[in-house]
Amino acid sequence: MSSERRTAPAAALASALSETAAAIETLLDALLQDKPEPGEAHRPARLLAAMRHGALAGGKRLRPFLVVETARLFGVPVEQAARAGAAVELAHCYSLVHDDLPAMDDDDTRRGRPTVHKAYDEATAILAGDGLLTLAFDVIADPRTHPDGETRAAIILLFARALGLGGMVGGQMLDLSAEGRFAADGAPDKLGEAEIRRMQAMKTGALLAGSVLIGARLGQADPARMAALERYGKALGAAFQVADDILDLEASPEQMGKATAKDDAKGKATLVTALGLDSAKRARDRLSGEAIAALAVFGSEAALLRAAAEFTAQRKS
Ligand code: GRG
Repeated sequence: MSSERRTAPAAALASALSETAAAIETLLDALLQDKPEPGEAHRPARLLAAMRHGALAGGKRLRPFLVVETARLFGVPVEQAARAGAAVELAHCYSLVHDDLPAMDDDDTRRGRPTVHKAYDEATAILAGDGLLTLAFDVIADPRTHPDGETRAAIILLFARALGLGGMVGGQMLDLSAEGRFAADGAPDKLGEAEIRRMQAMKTGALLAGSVLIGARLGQADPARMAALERYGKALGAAFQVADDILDLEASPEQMGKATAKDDAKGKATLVTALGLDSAKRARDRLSGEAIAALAVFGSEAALLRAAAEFTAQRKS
């Protein structure tokens, strides 16, 4: 059977995505309650409300889906995988809250609702992002996520590397630099194609690939399967970002739940600006094919992950 024939139908993916999204919503709601955990003194109501605004009721929950579906390949109990997925989603939500701030992308809407700094204020939004990121590590470090301390430590390391200086935060810095904001530093204001790909691999790809790797590490994947899943995650992450660049040009704000047509106006470095729209679409489809091909070592049990790679490229929001 060809790898394409082992790709789950779109309806099966849609129902699996919404099942994971519901489970993650329940978990995030439980994690964001006003009762302090052992070792905490008090949870301030305004900060908690802003964190709930940033994390609940919205989003595709694609990253937790990748954690849960990858972990499923290795028979990881779904409660453990869902907790790791919730941690990844908390970190993703932090990045969105901070990215929307006036000092960054300056957006008023996200997921079809006011951004956190619009609903509250800038200082509260900064703290809400900090709180979400810290809670993400709290959830991973908790023995309920995995009973083995060494596995938890390995996942914390993967997570930190995906999120930090050489991952998402570093990628965001490169993205801002490419807008020409720091010209006085001598930072180049125009990125070439290879530099754009690297910036995108860090800013967006690292956490998507990290989600897959965290699922694999929870399942004690052997090095060959870990490497195959890393190839899958990186190609999927790159396809996701090119698709996002294309949607910024082609989708409506209603479809996206946020402002669109911003990249060109801000002089952002994207593969659409570097390659043109048609080549960017070909690159997106090639990357999604590469992600699917990387799963050849897995059988039909990876059908939903293959479908996720197709969905990532073809999504409309
Ligand atoms: C502020 C440290 C820091 C990093 C920001 C992730 C990010 C880096 C910025 C978000 C801005 C953006 C539009 C990036 C492009 C790709 C992306 C992450 C889109 C949003 O992710 P989705 O589509 O969103 O998975 P939902 O709402 O479905 O979770």
